[in-house]
Amino acid sequence: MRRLYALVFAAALLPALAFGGTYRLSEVHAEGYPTSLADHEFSRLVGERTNGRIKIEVYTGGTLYGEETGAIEALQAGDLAFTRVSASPVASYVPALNAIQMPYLYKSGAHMWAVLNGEVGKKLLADIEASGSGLVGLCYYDAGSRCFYLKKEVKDVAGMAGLKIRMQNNRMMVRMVELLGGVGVTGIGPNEVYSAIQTGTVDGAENNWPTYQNMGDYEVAKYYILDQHTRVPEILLMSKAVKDELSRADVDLIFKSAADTQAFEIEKWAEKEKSSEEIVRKAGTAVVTLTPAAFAGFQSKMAPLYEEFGSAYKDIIAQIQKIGEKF
Ligand code: BDP
Repeated sequence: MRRLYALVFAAALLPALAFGGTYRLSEVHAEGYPTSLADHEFSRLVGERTNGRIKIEVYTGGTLYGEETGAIEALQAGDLAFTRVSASPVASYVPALNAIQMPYLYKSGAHMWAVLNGEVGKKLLADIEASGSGLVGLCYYDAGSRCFYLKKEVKDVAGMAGLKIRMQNNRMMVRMVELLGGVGVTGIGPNEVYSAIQTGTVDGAENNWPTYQNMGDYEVAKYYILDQHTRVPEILLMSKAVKDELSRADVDLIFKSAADTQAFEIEKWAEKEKSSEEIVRKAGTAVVTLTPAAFAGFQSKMAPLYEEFGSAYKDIIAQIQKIGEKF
């Protein structure tokens, strides 16, 4: 009898295993943005390599989920198969990921990539699934470095006092702003930042050149403070529930296809970072370069953050800093 049940069960599963299906991928950025291009490339590779058996439909512009937290939770519930998000909100579910996005951690983009594509990054990517989060990390993408952009000019950390800054949904990032003297405001999707600044809900936000430009935020927050406080990579995530429905061979193919899009995204990223900076500078953005003393002022405020959010990951952080000696 038991064997019969097992047979019926296997037969019911067979079509899913053999025939694949159509899956959705959620993305907050518009078409043409580097991560959107990479999403499409991922979809193309998976489609091609399965002869169309697995189809991935890419929904850009936040049309499925305007807030990345919503997409992440949909993945956990098995309602959504894939999403490309920033590592920052993912750390709310997999706290170890904060270790790779501590403020003023990397010397450069090359330093970050040596970490992400080395042992530390690979282990953390695998930990996303191993932690039981219901999420599976497929690959990292580039997102440059993040800077504050504000309605008023700020030349040193004293100028941050009392400013309301839109932050990603991550407690560590909110705390970072508090330590700088400001107030971190969450719950505002990246596509809503423009109006939140315009209406005065916040005094500014923080992001890389491409998001600052692409979302149009530079029109309402004209001061871009070059403090480069964080480098937060993007992550392509898959639902664990969906992964468990797929055959081993298909899962391997999906991992491989995701990995194959990384270099593509990094290339698109470099182009976009350059053109976005040019666009906003031409439009009259006031780019504030901090003096070494002012920069040190920002950086020195971060010691408690390393204690509060980094103490459980001291080894990882030390490894990252060690890798930095080569840069
Ligand atoms: C951008 C990331 C995007 C985030 C956004 C944000 O590409 O995934 O949603 O920042 O600040 O740089 O929410």
